[in-house]
Amino acid sequence: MSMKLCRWRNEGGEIRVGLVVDDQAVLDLTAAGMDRLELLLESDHGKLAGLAQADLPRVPLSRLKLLAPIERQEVWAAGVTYLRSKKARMEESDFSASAYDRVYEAARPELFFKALPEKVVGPGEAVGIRKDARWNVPEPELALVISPRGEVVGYTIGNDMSSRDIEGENPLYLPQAKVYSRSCALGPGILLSAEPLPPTTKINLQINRAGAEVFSGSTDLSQLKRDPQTLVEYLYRDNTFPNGCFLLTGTGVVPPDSFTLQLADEIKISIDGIGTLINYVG
Ligand code: DO4
Ligand code: MG
Repeated sequence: MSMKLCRWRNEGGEIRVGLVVDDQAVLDLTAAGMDRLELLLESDHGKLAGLAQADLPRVPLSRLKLLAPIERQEVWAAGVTYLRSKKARMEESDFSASAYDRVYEAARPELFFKALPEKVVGPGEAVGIRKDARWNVPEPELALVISPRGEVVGYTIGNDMSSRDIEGENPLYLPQAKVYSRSCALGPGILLSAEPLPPTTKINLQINRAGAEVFSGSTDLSQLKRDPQTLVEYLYRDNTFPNGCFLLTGTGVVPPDSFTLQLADEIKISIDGIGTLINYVG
């Protein structure tokens, strides 16, 4: 039985937290007093599996408009963790090509702050592109969901929206290329699992414009150069996350250099076992 956590707003406008059982019914955990994701992320799987059998209100998943599965956590991101990303970055930037080459090989990974919850959008919502950027792309990434103690307790899908021209101009511009309003999407739910995902897990990106596909590409976790646990270990070194945090693990899917996002483009990211996150550019 797969268990996923999700959040939604009910008809009365209240935020609810639920457990999606086998991708169909959502158990309303808020009705059992479990009204915060962070409480659940600390719970053991046996207890959650017990809740799945409990006599709680059930809602069909198809009836809910899900919210981003984040409350008070910071979102961080790793970079240049796939060969494809390293090559793309070296091509976009004469100035800092060797920095990307060196970080790919170094023991210490690139980790950067990506977003507070208020900059994160959920399924079906609009991601932003910067008005002062000419070259904007989505980055489809596996997101680790990490407890305050530094344990990976689940996985979701992340979109690390990026302005490649700003990033390529000068590495010191990275925060402007990466951190702006609606620059991060998360969802649809959190797959609860303490086990690593199989290396064959596929990450697919599809971009549609006016109903027609303009880009598709995929990778799988065997191409991720860094061990997720090692990324977490670096992130938690001399750092505390009292509410846990999210860590995007980098992109291995890069559209060609001629491609830039346009308003109203639909971005669909699917990861095996987790689901599909759909956003549009707005
Ligand atoms: O160094 C730039 C950012 C890299 C990144 O976001 C990625 O590889 O996914
Ligand atoms: Mg990225």
